[in-house]
Amino acid sequence: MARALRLAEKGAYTTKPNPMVGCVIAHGEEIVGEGWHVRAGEPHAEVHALRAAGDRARGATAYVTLEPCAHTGRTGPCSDALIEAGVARVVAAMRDPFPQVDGAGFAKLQAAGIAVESGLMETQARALNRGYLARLERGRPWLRVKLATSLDGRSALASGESKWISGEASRLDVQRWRARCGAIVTGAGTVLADDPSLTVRLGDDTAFVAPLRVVLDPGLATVARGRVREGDAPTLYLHAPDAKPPRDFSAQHAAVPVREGRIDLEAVLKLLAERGVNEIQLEAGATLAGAFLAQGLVDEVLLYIAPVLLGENARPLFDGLGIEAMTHKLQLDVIDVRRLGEDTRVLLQPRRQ
Ligand code: AOF
Ligand code: ZN
Repeated sequence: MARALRLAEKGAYTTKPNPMVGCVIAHGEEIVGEGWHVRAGEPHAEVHALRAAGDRARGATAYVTLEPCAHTGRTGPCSDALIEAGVARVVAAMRDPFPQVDGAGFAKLQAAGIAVESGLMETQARALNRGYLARLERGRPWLRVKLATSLDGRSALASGESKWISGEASRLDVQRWRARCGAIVTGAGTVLADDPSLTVRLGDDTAFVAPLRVVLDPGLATVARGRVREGDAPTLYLHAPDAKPPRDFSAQHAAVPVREGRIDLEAVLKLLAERGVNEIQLEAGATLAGAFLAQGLVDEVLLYIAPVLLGENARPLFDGLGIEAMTHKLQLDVIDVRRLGEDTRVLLQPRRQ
């Protein structure tokens, strides 16, 4: 299963909106076939592994990181393929919450006399597909906030400018996190201050599916400008219901509820989940980052700490948290720490009360 999980992760940049899935077919210690889901619309992991195994799938055990599907989507049901190949036993890491599967894959296999077990390395399998699971189980994507900070906890100058705080290794690392996500979300303020392109630039020919670039812009103040509409990735503007895009507007746009000039963030997340976004990377300023955090909508903080000082006039990481007493402090758990050149990368998760 550990091997199957590693195979699954090879699809991290390309399977969206589908989950990453890996499959290993074995007789005891001997692996006879393996595969992973590469791209939505293409064969599932089991099909690749069964093809590789050929006749040797008969009587074998299939280790799969997700329940084999029972439905005919863009490909035929994997449970049928496993049955036809004569597999004797299927060990899954977890059940697939996808409504058309959700136990039906296991039931099909069992009805055909195949021994089925589920739950092996489930924690790791759930962590791998945290975005897919967030979308299906709670109706909103997994949300990661990416921030670059100075040693004194500042994210931008007073002007809002926040470019080039972190070093080159960190900036390349950010590209890999971007490649994983289904949408990169930013705010109008960041478009005006930094003019980011929000594209994925991995520096090599690694395949990826370009994330949707989303600009939260209640009044559509930035549509006439910005690199966010250039390059090879779609862009979606989310605006107030009464804002009207210019007549010759070519980018995607949609209205979301706005209260007192502030976009309803939960509505944004619901809309993006409905569009198949599993994982969001928020790359915005302190106002938007603070609003998501204060509303409990942040799942993960990706923080690059650079050995620079920006001084007391610079902007904080998060605005509007409204913390007055120690008892109100927000506690996060450190998931991972590593050095990237001169910078330190810390991955954290807000602790759920
Ligand atoms: C599996 N093995 O490798 C994957 C599965 O659009 P489709 O036909 O590719 O179906 C997508 C759904 O199939 C997805 O939401 C999930 O339930 C399942 N993904 N299942 O047996 C795989 N990728
Ligand atoms: Zn399948």
